Amino acid sequence: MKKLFIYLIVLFSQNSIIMANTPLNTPLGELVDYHFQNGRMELKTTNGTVYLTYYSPSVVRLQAAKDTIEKPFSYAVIVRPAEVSASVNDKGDYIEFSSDAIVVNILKHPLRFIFIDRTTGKILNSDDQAFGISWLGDETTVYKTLQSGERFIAFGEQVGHLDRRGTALVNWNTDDAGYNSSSDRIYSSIPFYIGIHENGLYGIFLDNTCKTRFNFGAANDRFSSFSADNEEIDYYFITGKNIAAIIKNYCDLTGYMVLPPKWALGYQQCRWSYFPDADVLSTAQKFRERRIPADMIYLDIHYMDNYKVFTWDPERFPDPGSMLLQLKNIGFNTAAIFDPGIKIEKGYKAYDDGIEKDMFIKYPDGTWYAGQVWPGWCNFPDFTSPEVRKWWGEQFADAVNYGLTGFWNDMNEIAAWGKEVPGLMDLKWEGYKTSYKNGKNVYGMLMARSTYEGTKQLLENKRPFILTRAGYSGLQRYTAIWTGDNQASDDHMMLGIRMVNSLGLSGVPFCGYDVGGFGGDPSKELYTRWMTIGAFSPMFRGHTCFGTMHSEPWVFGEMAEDIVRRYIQLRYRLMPYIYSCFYTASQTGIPVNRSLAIDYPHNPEIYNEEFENQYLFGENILVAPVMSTEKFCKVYLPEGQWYSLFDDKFFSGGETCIVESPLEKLPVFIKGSAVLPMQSSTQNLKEKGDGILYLHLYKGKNNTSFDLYEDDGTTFGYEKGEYAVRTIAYNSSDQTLTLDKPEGNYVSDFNKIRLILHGFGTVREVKSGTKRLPVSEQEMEMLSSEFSFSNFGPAVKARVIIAETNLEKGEMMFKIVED
Ligand code: MIG
Repeated sequence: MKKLFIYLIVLFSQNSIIMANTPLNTPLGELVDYHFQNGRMELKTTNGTVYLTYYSPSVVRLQAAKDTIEKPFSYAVIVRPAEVSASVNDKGDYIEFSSDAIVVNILKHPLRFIFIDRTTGKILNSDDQAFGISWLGDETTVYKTLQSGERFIAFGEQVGHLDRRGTALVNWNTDDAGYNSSSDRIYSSIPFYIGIHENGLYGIFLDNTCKTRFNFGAANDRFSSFSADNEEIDYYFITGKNIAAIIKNYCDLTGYMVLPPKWALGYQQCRWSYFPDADVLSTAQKFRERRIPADMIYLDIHYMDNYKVFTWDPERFPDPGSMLLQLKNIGFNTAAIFDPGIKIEKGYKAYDDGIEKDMFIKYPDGTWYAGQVWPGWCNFPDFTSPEVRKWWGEQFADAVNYGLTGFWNDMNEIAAWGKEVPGLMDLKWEGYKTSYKNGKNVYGMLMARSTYEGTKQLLENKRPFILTRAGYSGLQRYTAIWTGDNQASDDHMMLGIRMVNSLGLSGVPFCGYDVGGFGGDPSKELYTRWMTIGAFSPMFRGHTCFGTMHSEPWVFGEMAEDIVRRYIQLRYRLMPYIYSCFYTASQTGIPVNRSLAIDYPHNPEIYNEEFENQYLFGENILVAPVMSTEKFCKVYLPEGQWYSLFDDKFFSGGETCIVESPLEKLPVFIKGSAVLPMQSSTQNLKEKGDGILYLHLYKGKNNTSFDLYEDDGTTFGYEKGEYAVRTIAYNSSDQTLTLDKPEGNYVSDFNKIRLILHGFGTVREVKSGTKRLPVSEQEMEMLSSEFSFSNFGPAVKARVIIAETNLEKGEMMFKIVED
């Protein structure tokens, strides 16, 4: 009996200990008081404070905290709220807080938010009835009612399917060299997603650089949610008439892609690592000998002296300046890798200087934080300080003098041996101080930002090319990003396509994957297929891991080489189109690789696992990626008219079709009514072509227009008006093609225009103004090559009509007269 009594006491006391320490879910509670002032709605509840601020009629920011809301600045959001005429109507049980586009219903008991599309009156998004915004200990969560059939897209680089419904993901920048299609964290964090359901579309951007977790209806059927490991809730609710408008509104907050140098859009060859200098030169030289266009070559970590950043190995690279000059002379731009870790070694300039100037991250007790990476034990610059960013930028002076124009930032998650970098260190945080735990997800982007700002200064008026592995929302303002260490497999080939498409939905148009696969050796088929798909990606780089077989275009035999050469040449010929797509992306945020969800969000077929990897490359080229050895494949063509790239075979959309897909024939389709501006093929993008603008027009039912953009490709002159944008409009009912007078002062690279008409019947004449242009009918090979070692079978040709004339500076109008 006594024993039992003691046992019960123990049980009871243990229970009460557990109860006292277990945090219970605490929602915001009841509305106690509110006022609206200076464009901001301030709400007091029983358990917290909330601010609501319209940034534009379609964007409203919501901040919440247990007590006071303090956030001095954001690294992601670069705008202040615009003057928005917002109205407040107290309706008793709720308050209506509206702009021209959004109505936020603020329910008082308990406090929660319902976001309504003002035009349709429909609910876009609403808090969970009971939980809304809640705290569970220090973790903050926003719970949103799942809408019927709701899908979730975007969310940056994170792996998974196009529709993220049913999954949960963590933002915690991580170097996971073994990641695969079901990993739940990745190198970069873009906590922005788009919700799609029958009542409309919306975007949510959670601006928090601490660890955040998103649940898109995973393991529950009640809500989607997002949580942060700190107490901060700061999110933007974004509306728009379509997906493109939501992306644009997101970019209005976080910035647009800076226009890259044109040469960075050419083919880029990388390997861990090419060394010594003679190896780098002979690799570049081989591209020229074998007539395979390329614009960039990379130096991976072996170029450094014992992996020390900002140094060169004196034996492998005794004269970097002369090597880089030789590369430049054969049309190559060179990028080198720069890791954040600075080796702790007295006498090493970057280290001594960094210590002296207090540039490195410290523990709260004032000692330096050290982590182990390639060079051994290292200190790490604190990029959250403007002085450190400036200092880091200045370290590139020698590299720029030698002739580097590309700067590759790796390991900036931060990655260190042992993986989990402690969180307690202090970050300077623009003078406001925070912990590394709070700032980790933005570290990589700030490194890329310092690299961009520093090298931009040093290169004077030339555009630097920056490539980063880690990043955060807004990275597009400084850098391109790649998807890290993938594997040589079909699965990874498809996964990379989705990651790039998803980055594109999240404000980052300039991105790519390691073509051929980083880890492992690709088969000839896989390498070849991957290169043909990579030719239709925003950043086109072949890269492989140390210890793997070489994988340059010529190592897989002549057949593979011929196919690869043709696709690279096609990309080069398409450059006026591609560069214009980059320009459009820099203006509107609409990505270069466009998931079909941008134009067809409500079409269930595009989310089908069989078709979810398909995308539009620019506005008019549909790419259907195929596994390496599939000789036939199933393609879904959305509503509309489509032409197969190779033979102009016509398809009416809205259905699936089976097409042939041998290695030399990636399924690629051109939209009816499309205008594709092309140029002659060159070996690099600095080289002048034949001066002819090849304007391909695909007959179709719609009226369309395309903005052809040109500038010098290398300087910031375009910011001062040295560019030319020319709208090319096709009117399908009277079969005319109009080229507007160009805007801007740049003198076009072209002096002739050759019209190439696809899908037309017998064309009697093409009139340019009153002039009749002679027309000729021809068989054309779209995938042509000026040079080939072997021939892989009979050429596939399309029947086209050609007419040519001088390209005039004023408006031009062509009329196509069919019999
Ligand atoms: O610990 O620099 O993702 O592209 O080749 C590996 C060597 C470090 C990881 C990068 C990869 C690069 C490699 N780096």
